[in-house]
Amino acid sequence: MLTNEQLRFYQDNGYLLVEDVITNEQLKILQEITYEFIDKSRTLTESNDVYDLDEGHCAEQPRLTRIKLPHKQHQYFDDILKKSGVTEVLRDILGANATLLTSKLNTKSPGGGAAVEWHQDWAFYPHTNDNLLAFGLMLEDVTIENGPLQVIPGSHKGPILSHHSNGVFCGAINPDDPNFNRERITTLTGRAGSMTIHHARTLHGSAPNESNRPRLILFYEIARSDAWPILGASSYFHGLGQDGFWEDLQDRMIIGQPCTEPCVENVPVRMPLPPAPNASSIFQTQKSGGAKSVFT
Ligand SMILES: O=C(O)CCC(=O)C(=O)O
Repeated sequence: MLTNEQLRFYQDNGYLLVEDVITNEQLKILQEITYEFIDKSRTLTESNDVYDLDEGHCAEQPRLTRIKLPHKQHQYFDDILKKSGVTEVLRDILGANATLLTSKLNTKSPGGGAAVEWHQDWAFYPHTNDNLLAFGLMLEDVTIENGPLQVIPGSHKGPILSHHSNGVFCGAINPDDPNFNRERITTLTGRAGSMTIHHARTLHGSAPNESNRPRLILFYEIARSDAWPILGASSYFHGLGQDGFWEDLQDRMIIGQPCTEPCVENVPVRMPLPPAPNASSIFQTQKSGGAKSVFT
């Protein structure tokens, strides 16, 4: 699916935009399911295992930051990962064995939906090697106005910056960090059905949604199967126990087989500890951890 040029671009820059990666029919199904989920959130007054509510959420105007673990909420969110054009892109980049780490549908509501402060995913979930990426499937057109993803090209080859503030992991870099090269910021816009991919070490963030349209991006985080998570991160699977972890791992296989011989490389790791007072999502981690905002 990817050309050699696209692969080289990803390796050099730590990000890639692939257009029309799913069919119109697949896109329509994903949109329908997503809007149904948003509709069902109307009765909620606080966040729960499925929904993370944004400020101002109410029955008349549902405002969510995200739908949590969509691949566990609806079979189609799992199918699109394992049986679509997306799967072929993952195979091209990660090879014959790839594992899902987590998923989230960031719904960034119109009229100011939450920004995501600049960070490196790797700071949240270090592994034994860094063959990890996150991809975002655009479920609506993403334009400059509705809070697109932004990346710093090449930052995946640089250091892991501090994501701590006042002694806790706040899930964001300090915008005054001299290694944050704002002048290199690249914005990833595209039409619905496109896919952005960023390496786990790539610096990225996104501004609030100041438009009157939703910004729906379905994110999945993926590892080459020989990259094993280091205990101490906030993922749900660290708490499953050995049997539960093994069972859950079978469900998380996207391509190929689990690999029980981790590839251990000399990668820079700073543990995301101690945790922020509320580490239930990146939004809460950044807020309760006292992250300094780039966007306000
Ligand atoms: O929703 C976005 O724009 C970025 C999301 C992100 O980087 C994350 O959830 O780690």
